Amino acid sequence: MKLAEKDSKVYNLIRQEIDREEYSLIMIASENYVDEDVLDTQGCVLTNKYAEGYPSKRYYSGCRFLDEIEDIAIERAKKLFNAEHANVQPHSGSSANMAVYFAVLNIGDTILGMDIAHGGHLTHGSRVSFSGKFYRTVGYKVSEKDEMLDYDEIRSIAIKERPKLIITGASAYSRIIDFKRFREIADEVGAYLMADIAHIAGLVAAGYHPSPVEYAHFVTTTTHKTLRGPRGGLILCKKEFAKAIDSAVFPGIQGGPLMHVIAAKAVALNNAMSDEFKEYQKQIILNARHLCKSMMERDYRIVSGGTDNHLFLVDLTNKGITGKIAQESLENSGIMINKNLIPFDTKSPMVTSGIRIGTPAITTRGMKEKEMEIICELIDRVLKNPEDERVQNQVREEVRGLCSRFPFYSRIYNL
Ligand code: DSN
Repeated sequence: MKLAEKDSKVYNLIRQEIDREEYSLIMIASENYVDEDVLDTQGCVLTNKYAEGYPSKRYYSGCRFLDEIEDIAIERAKKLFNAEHANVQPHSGSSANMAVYFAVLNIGDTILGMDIAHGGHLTHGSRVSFSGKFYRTVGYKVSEKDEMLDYDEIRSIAIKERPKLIITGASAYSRIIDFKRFREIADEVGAYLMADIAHIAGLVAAGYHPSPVEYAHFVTTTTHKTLRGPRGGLILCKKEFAKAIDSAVFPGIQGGPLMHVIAAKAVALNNAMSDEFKEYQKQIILNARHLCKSMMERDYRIVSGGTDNHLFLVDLTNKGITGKIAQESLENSGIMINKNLIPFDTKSPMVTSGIRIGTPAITTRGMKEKEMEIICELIDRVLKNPEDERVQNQVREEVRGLCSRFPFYSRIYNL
């Protein structure tokens, strides 16, 4: 029996989500649309199979084909990022980070990561996550002067605090990160360096952001953001750490790997080696820059004054609205962004003074600079009238029209 008849409740909600994704402007910087091949692979029979262990060293019978699939995923990850070792089993970016910490740290060791209020991730030392509960955490901020990383300041903190691990990488930082400089700081204080490139992995793979692979002892990423693969994690490291990393992932923190997801990672990694993917990454950046510039022309203050990557933060203080109100009014209008703390924000994380805008998903749909101008005008119209339902309804109609011109899942799902 088809799901539509067997479980209409879940089926109908999935249909509504397909509709939402098709007819909204998805501009949450960490989201994307996967290709049909990735979608199909993730939904395949590999979901049935247990495969605890690693290729040729499994705890179950019947893993012959899975071994080959995992080996392909590993080889592709190594090739794409020019890495010595890859572990493709982490279920998420958080698991990947946890595995690195478990591989080289003892409980109570000091870690130095980017403050979450300045763009870092929960797992980089936030007190509410395992990273802040198990380890002594110290945070670095962006400079008050230009809202960019201040490497001299990070070095001073590292010298004072002597972390065992320094974490570079961010969830809300729009500028190039100097991984070489981070490694110099790590070497000076005898720390390991981990680069979490979850947001920029696609840009790194395509050569549009410098790679940390040469400099960091460990590189972690998710596979579903700019990399445009299935939801999951990945760890790259030097050969000398391969065993420690593999043991930390399994049996350290995970049991059976999600083999359907690993197969989908293999497919996505292959896609990421194509010329089309390189073009796509370039366009993500062009779109982000163009949208950023268009917003500045409408008197929006952009944190750090611009962007070098796929996202930027908008400070709404001069517009007299909070990030929370902006997020709600834009969502009502079919434009999905997220409220975000800006550096030195005086508001709470649930309210915020800013929003984060990203271009990976709308670029996947084929939108270019011309559409960025249209989107900028739509955002501005909503934010000028954040309480006005008529404006929101009108913009939602225009968003639907724009999305219809760039069909994505309607090619698969008969919408
Ligand atoms: N939740 C992700 C983001 O939106 O940046 C980070 O994991």
